[in-house]
Amino acid sequence: MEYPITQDAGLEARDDRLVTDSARTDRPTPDVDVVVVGAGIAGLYLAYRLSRAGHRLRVFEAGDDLGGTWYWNRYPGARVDVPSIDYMYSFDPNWQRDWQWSEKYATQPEILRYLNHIADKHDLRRHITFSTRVRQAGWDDGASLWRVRTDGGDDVSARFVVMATGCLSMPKQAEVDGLESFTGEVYFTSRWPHDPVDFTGKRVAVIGTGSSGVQSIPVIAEEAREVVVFQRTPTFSIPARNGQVSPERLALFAANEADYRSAARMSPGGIPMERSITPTFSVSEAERQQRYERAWGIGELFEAINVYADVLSNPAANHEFAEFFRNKIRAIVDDPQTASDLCPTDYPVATKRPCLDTNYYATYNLPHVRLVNVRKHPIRQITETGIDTAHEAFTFDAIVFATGFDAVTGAITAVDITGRDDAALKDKWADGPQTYLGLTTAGFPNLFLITGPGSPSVLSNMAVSIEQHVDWVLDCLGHLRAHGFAAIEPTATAEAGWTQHVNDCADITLFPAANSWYMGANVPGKPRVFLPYPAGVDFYRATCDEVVARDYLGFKLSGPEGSMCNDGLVRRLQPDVEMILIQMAAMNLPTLDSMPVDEARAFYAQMSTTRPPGPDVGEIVDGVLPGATGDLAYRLYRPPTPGPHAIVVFFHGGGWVVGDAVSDDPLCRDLCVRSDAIVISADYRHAPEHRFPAAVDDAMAAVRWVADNAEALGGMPGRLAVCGWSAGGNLAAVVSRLTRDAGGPHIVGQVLLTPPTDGDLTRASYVENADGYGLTTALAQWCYDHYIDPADRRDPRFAPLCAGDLSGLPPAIVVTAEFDPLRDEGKAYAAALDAASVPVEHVRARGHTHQSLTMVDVALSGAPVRARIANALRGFFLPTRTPETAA
Ligand code: NA7
Repeated sequence: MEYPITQDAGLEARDDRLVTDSARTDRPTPDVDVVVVGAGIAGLYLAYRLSRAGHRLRVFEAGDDLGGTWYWNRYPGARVDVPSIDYMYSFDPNWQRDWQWSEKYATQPEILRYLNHIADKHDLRRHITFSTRVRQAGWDDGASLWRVRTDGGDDVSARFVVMATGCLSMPKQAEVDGLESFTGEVYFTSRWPHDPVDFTGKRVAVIGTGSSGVQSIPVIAEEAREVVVFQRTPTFSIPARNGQVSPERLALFAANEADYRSAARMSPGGIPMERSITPTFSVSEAERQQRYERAWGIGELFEAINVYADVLSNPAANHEFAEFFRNKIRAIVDDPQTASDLCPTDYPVATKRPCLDTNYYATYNLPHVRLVNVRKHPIRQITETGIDTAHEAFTFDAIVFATGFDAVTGAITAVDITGRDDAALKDKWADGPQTYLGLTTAGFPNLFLITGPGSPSVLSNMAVSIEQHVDWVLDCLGHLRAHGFAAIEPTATAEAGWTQHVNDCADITLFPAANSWYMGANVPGKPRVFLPYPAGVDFYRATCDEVVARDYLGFKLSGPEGSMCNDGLVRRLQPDVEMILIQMAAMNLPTLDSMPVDEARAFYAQMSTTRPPGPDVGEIVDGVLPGATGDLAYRLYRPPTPGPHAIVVFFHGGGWVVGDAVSDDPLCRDLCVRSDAIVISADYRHAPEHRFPAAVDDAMAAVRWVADNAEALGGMPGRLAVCGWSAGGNLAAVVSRLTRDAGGPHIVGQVLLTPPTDGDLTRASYVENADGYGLTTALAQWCYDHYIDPADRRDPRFAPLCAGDLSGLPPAIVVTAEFDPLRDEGKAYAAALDAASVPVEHVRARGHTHQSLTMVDVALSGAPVRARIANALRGFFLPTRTPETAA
C-alpha cells in the first residue's frame, strides 16, 4: 500500500492519531516489535531501554553468554583502551553503590563481570536467546515488517530490526597458507578459549601487532620459553600507565556525575576533553616537546591524539609527533635493528588506531623474544611444526593469531539482510557502505545500525556512542508510535548527502593515507572507504539531534494513515568551513559594514594577522609600481625553482574598499608554489576615496608595467596571466577584456575566484546566502555603494557580464562557491564566456563560502580547488598558448 508523500504534514496535527500495532486491524501484528541482534554493550542497553518503553523484543546472541566483544576476546592481557570509568553505561546512576572499577584500564574479565552485573541488576537476560546466530533478515514490504531467521530454527517477525553486532566482532580470515597442517596449538585472540591457556615452557609465535598483539605479547612472554612476533606493520603505542582509577576523576564524579557524563557526550571523542584548537607550529619547539612528553606520561589515547589541532591533518605536524614516538621506541628498545623495525614509518601517526601498552617495547629486550619483520621476511607458509619465512624455518608449539577483524561492516553484512524488492544489503554496500547518519540505510525500512559505518563508532568512546545511538533509536520509535507511523527509512538524497559528508570529513584528514581497518584496507577485496565518522562525537550528536528537530529531515515516515517526508541534506557545508563559521559566530565579531571605512580597514588588517602564513616561497620582494595616478605597492612572490617563470598578476579581495597588496598573502604564496609562477600582488586605489573606475585604471597600469618589465622581474615575456579574488576577480575579468580591446598586453589566461560580475542583488544567491556565510548580502551592497554609483553599474568596466562581446577573451577558470551571495553572477559569467566560445573551466566549489577557498591551511577542503586553479594556470602557460608560438 502506497501513501501519498506530503511535504508539509505537521507532526502536531497527527497527535490524535496515536495508535499501537495491536490496535491496527489492516495488517499483521508481528511476533515482536523489535529484534535485536547481539547482546554486547549495545544489545544490553537496547534490552534495557526497549523493555522499559513497553516494546516487545527478542535479543539473539551467537555467543553462549552475553558481553559481545568482551565475551570473545579473552586473550591474555586483554583490556579496554579507554579509562574504565568512561567506558561504562551512564544510564545506571547508582552504579557506585554496587560497583567499583579496580583499575584505570579494566581487564576483559572485569568488564565482562560488569556487563553481567548490569544484566542481572536490571533483569535483562530474560530477553536474550543465547547460542543463536541470526542468519537472515528480510523486509516484507506488504506486511511492513521484518522476517528474521536464526540458525536455531527461529522464524520471528518484527516491526524493527536493530543490528547491535559490534564494530570489531567479525574476525578476519588467517590469510596464511598451511594452517591446517600445523600440529601444535592454534589460537585466535578474537576467539580465545574459556579455559586457561598455559604457555609455560612453550615456543610461541604471535602474528599481528595491533592492539590485541601489543596487549598479549608481553603477557605471553612472561610464560613462554620463546616468543617470535611476526610483524607486518609496526604500531604506535603509548604506555597505558595502568593503576588505580584516577582520584581526580573520582573526585569529579563525586562532585557531579551528571555534568561529567554530559561533558563526555559533548566532547570530540566521548571523554570529557576540550578539543585542541592550537596548531602545532604556532608554539615553540620546546613547548611542543613538553606537550608530547605530557601526553606520553598521561597514558590516554584521546589525550595523545588531541595534543594539537592539526596532528591529523597537517603532514608536517604529524611527522613531528610521529618522530617523537619513534624516538621513544629507539630509546626503549636495545637492539637497533629491532628498534628500527618497530618504528612505523609508512603511515601518519593515529591514522591506524594507536595502542596502549604495558611493557610492549621493553618486551623485545628479553632474550627469549624476537621480532620478525614480515615485510622483509614474508611468511611463506605454516608447516606441520611451525612457520617458514623466505629465509628461515621456525618451530613452534603454539601459534597465536592477533590478525584483527573485518571491522565496522563485517558483522552486519555477515547476516543475509534483504530490504525492499529483496535487494541485498551486501550488494548495496559492495562499493562501500552507504548510510544516513550511520544509523539507517535507504531501501531497508525499520533497520537500525548501532554504531554503524558513517557514525563516530570506533573513533570514539564506544560506550558513549552506543548510548547515543540507542537513545536516538528509542526516541525515534517513540515518535513513530506517537504519530501513527509504522515505518521509517532514509531518502536516497539524505543518504547520498551523508555519505558525501563523511567522505568530505575524511578527505581533510590524513586518515586515507593509511592502509588501516578504518579504511577497510586490512581485508583483501574490501572496498577502500573510510568507515567511521571523523568529525567528532559532539558534532555528530548535534547533527542527529538537528535531524530530529527538523521533523526527521531526510527520512520518509509512513503508516496506514499517510506518510511524510521532509527531504534534504543535514550537512551541506564542507566540515571545516562549517567549523570555521561556528567559531566565527561564537566570537561575535562586528561586521565590516557596521564600521566606518577606516575602522573596517584596520579591523580587516588585524584579522589577517591571526591566520597561518601559508607555504614558504623562494623569495618575496616588496616594491612599488606606477599606478594610473601615482605609485602603488606590490608584493612579488617568486617560486623556489630556478627561473625564469611565468607571471600571474594578482588583484586582492576586499570589495574595492579594504585590503592591500599583502592582504591575500597566504593565498598568493599558495598560488605561487602550486603553479610554479611568479605572483605579483598589485595594489590599487580604494573606494570611497577613489571610486570607480580608479581601481580599474590602476589594475590596467599594473598589468602594463608587469608586461613591460617581465624579464627584469625574472619572468618569461608573453607568459602573463591575471588572477583575482572577489573584487580582485572582478578586476581580473575587466582587465582581460580591456587588454583584448587595447591590443595588449597579451594575457594568456584569467583566474576569477568568486568574482562579482554584475552586482545584481536580485539574483537567487544573494537571497539564499544573504547571511551566515561570511560575506553577507548587506556587506556586498556596502562595498558596491562605496565603489560605484548605481547609474554606472552596467558599465562593463564594473560589470563584465554586461559587455556586449566576450569573444576572443583569454581562457578562463571561474570558481564559484555554493554558499556565496556572488555565486550566481560568477556562474552566469562562466556561461557567458562559454557561449562566446572562450575556453572556460567552471569550478563549482561545493560546500564553500566566498572566503573559504582563500583560507590556506585553515579550510583544508579548499586545497583541491586551489590545485585546480594552479593546474589551469600551468595550462595557460603552456607554450602553445603563448603569442610567440600562436603566431
Ligand atoms: P588490528 O588492529 O587489525 O591488528 C591486526 C594485526 O595483524 C595488524 O598488525 C595486522 O597487520 C596484522 N595482520 C593481519 N593479517 C596479517 C597477515 N596475514 N600476516 C601478518 N600480519 C597480519 O586488530 P586487533 O585485534 O589487534 O585490534 C583491533 C582493535 O580492537 C583495536 O584497534 C582496539 O580498538 C581493540 P597490518 O596492520 O594489517 O599490516
